[in-house]
Amino acid sequence: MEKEKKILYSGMQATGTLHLGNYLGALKNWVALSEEYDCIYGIMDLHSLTVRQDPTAFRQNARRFYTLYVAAGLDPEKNIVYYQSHVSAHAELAWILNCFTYMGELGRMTQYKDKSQKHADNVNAGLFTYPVLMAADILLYQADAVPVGADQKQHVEICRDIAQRFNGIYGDVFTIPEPFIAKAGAKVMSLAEPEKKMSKSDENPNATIFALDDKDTILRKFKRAVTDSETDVRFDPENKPGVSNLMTIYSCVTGKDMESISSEFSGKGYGDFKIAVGEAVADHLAPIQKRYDELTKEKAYIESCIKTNDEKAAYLANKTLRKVQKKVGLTERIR
Ligand code: ATP
Ligand code: LTN
Repeated sequence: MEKEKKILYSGMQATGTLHLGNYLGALKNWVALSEEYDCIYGIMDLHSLTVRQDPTAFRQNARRFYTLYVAAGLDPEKNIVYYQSHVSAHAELAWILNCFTYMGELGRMTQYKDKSQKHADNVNAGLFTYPVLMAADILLYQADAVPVGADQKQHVEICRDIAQRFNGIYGDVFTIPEPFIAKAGAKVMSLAEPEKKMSKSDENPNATIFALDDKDTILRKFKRAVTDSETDVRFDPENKPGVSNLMTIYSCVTGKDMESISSEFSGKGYGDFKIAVGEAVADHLAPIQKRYDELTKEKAYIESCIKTNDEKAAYLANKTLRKVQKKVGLTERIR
């Protein structure tokens, strides 16, 4: 009998626009793993509500994410690609798991600490319990692997802790997931401040390459990328964060290793190197952008994918939710 594939689960918040960090740290790897695993990818729109959203822009962004997932190569007929908010089991399991999670462990989350500083006027309870909802996302689908960028590793770890705690009390209810962090591209840095990660919410427009930026914009942003006062293209993240970041990006899109990149640009200076990185990124993104444009015209197709996949996701999620409800002693429905 054919061995069943392992389950992979991941997702992104539907906030802002997908950028090169999201693509290299997450989406590109999802595509690479999509044959080997049974994959479920969410548009994490409930998580996005932890930061105030403009309703119209939010809805448009969420659709753009869905279309970009598909344009980048996630096949919505083979994988499940769906909206988190369309499957109510997420919120229901998150509530139950909240009751198995301690204030102390949530208070230690670095994303919570960062975001509550950044949004000091809106330190809401959702920001604090964000990792519990994320744990519910993963555990509902009994996921084995969770491919994310390095910044999300801590959240997958707390998910494992919650699952182990729950299993310790009620038996083997949840599969314990493994985080899957890409070797290269797990932390793409800002082009303007290479000590900081590239982020959707960066206010400096030159800091971030967006997946839908046109070629001229991409080249311009790379030309302005902050480097250092030396001239050699050498991988040394501590002393040369800007150049090392550009090398990482170039390596991810061309498949070349750091040594061959150094020798390719030896004696050439940063100008040529930046142009080459910009060209390589623009060429890499071009087919995705082309497919994206086509898909935006195929509204009926995208909508039928959303509908079918929401249903498939809900079926799997509800199976786990019912089991959990029963285990904790909630009264069963009368049929
Ligand atoms: P923000 O910075 O506004 O909080 P974000 O850009 O981090 O948002 P998320 O939706 O939180 O976006 O992340 C989506 C996925 O992209 C996650 O798997 C995350 O680890 C990954 N990711 C985000 N930023 C980077 C980055 N700079 N480098 C590599 N991976 C990243
Ligand atoms: N917090 C994640 C998005 C996310 C996620 C998940 C990722 C929400 N739920 C479940 C993997 C699995 C982020 O990328 N910021």
